[in-house]
Amino acid sequence: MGEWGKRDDMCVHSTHPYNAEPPPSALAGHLITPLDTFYVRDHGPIPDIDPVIWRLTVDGLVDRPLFITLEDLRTGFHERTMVATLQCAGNRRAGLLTVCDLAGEEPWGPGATSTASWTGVALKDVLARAGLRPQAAHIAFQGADVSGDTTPPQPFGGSIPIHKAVADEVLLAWAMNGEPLTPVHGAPLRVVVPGWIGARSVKWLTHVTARLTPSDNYYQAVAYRLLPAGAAVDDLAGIPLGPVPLNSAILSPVDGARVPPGPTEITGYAFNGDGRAVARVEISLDGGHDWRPATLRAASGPWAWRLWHVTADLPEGETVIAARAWDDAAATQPEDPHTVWNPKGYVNTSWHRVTVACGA
Ligand SMILES: Nc1nc2c(c(=O)[nH]1)N[C@H]1C(S)=C(S)[C@@H](COP(=O)(O)O)O[C@H]1N2
Ligand SMILES: [Mo]
Repeated sequence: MGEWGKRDDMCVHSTHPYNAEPPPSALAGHLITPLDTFYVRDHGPIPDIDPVIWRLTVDGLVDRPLFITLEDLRTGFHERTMVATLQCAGNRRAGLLTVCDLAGEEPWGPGATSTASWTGVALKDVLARAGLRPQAAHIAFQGADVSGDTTPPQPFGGSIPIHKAVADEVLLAWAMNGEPLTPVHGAPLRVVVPGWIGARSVKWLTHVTARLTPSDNYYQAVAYRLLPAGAAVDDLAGIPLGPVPLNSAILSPVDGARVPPGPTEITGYAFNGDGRAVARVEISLDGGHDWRPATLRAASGPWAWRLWHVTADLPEGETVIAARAWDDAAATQPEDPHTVWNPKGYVNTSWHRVTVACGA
């Protein structure tokens, strides 16, 4: 067993803070990602919180601010369980580094995404109990971890607009795959914002604040914004990232694999944010001239990724396999990483490619 209850073969991008993704082959085939395999993205040291002392503050534009225990949440609200995929905005960043280096950013492969079954209470129920005022336009979250990314250091935080915050699927979760949240995933309580970039699913949650404006936390106001290609990384002109754009990746075979002649099973995932459906996934063996459809497995819910598979006879020698998804609005992924390159290396949605050698 590796650090923080993770499998030994995690690709650890950094230990302080702990940032790790599973090898693609470990994600493949599991609709629900095992706990020891689920990726981890941290910005500071993992806080060690005593759940007995811990309290959640709900304040801001509410009539009855709350200061509540985990027990209050467990016993005072309707418990819900839901399957949702988390996807980091930095997922597949490695594919952008071939265009231009991105100093100081983790080179995530396709494994900065995973799917779990989450248990907790609906954020909207907690907001209703607090007497959310009609003028509240954004709900901000703050965690207990303090990151060194800013001067002075500040706790991790972010916000979501009110229409998403009061949607049924947004949870305050204390369990993951039926187990109590582990320290690395935000114990004792985290937010889960299905279909939105992972950064909005704030771990080690301490504060929920109803506001007129988005959170001014660094991770909302500065980082996690899609900047124009030529902008400086602290430029505020970026689009604040929210719903995850359509994406897909090949999980097996892995890049650089050698496969025997004969049929090769190609598998992967596709995901689209904010409840928009994945309608089709296809692969090409000839640089995008011809495409063949993959078979989509049934989804484990509207907020979960789709797994897909297709069997192909690869020609002898090296083949680049490319994958792309289409959604229910007939949008698809761009061909080239140059098209989507941005200074922080977020949301690389370009066709995913692996190079495979076929031969005896
Ligand atoms: N408090 C806090 N919450 C956080 C983070 C963090 O560093 N601190 N990282 C965010 C990011 S960028 C992602 S992608 C997800 C990752 O969740 P996981 O580590 O449980 O996979 O947590 C989000 N919530
Ligand atoms: Mo992230």
